[in-house]
Amino acid sequence: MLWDNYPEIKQKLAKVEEIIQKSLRCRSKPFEEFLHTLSSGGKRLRPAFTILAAGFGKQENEKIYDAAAGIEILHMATLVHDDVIDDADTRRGKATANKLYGDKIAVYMGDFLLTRAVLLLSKSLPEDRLEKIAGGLKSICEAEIEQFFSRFDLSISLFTYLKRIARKTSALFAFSCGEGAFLSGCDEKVQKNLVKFGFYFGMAFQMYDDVLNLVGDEAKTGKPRGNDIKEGIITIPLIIALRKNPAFAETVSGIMADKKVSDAEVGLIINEILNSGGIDDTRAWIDRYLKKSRYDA
Ligand code: 2DE
Ligand code: MG
Ligand code: MG
Ligand code: MG
Ligand code: MG
Repeated sequence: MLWDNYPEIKQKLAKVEEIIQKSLRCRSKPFEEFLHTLSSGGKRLRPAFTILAAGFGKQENEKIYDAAAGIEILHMATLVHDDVIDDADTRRGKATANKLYGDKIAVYMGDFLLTRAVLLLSKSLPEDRLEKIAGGLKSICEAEIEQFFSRFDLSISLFTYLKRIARKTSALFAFSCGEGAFLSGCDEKVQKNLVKFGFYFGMAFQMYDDVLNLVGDEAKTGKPRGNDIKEGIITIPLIIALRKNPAFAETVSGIMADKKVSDAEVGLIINEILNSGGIDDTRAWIDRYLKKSRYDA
């Protein structure tokens, strides 16, 4: 496990895990079984951030564990629906809900997870904070809707991409830190810094996810490589390569004109992104955002 060398986090994550496992109980046994399998492959990054952020406060508070579990289950709900939208066959190295049971059942599974997340968050957080989270969820959906309707649109700017990933990914990381900080009684300034860390880390995380979608090892990512290009999701490495290499932009525009990209064309596009420095330049953007995430005392 990712946290094996951090016994203190590991021990606290075990409490979160117990809550997650209980929350996945369902009258439908096939549902329960699938959700346990999906759950078992996660890194638990967001709940670990909740716990780490809570370490900055003085108060011990059992609600931290419910909030951490709620955020992780919320994340799982978005993944199940995301795989429907992205038409993805694998997740965490295993078949997705949509692949195994079809889109209809996968929608129910995501919905079920959402109900469990709402319960845990409403048990652990006051109304004004729940309202902020609800607003964040609205933003996640809006970013996804906007991304869906601009598939294969090569005119997307880097700025639009950055705003989109801020909504679809960073928001949940920001909450995972912010709620831990709040529940442990951190003062305002510390809470703000931790939210800022989560937000900028989330930006770097999504950019790295987008790199891995192009050049990652499927055995490690557990997700289908090249799927973003197949689905017409235009991410930062491609945006940079299109801008740097006008001849390549012409080629991609020809390939994507019919909104269909063959496996061979996916391979060609990935190669050209690499040759044009799209991956290297994205790594520089990732570093920039990781620097921004640093804590200022
Ligand atoms: C990750 O993008 C983005 C996740 C947000 C998905 C949210 C949806 C709305 P990726 P990967 C679909 C659902 C909202 C609910 C249930 C409240 O790059 O690479 O597609 O892991 O992620 O597939
Ligand atoms: Mg996806
Ligand atoms: Mg997606
Ligand atoms: Mg991705
Ligand atoms: Mg085509």
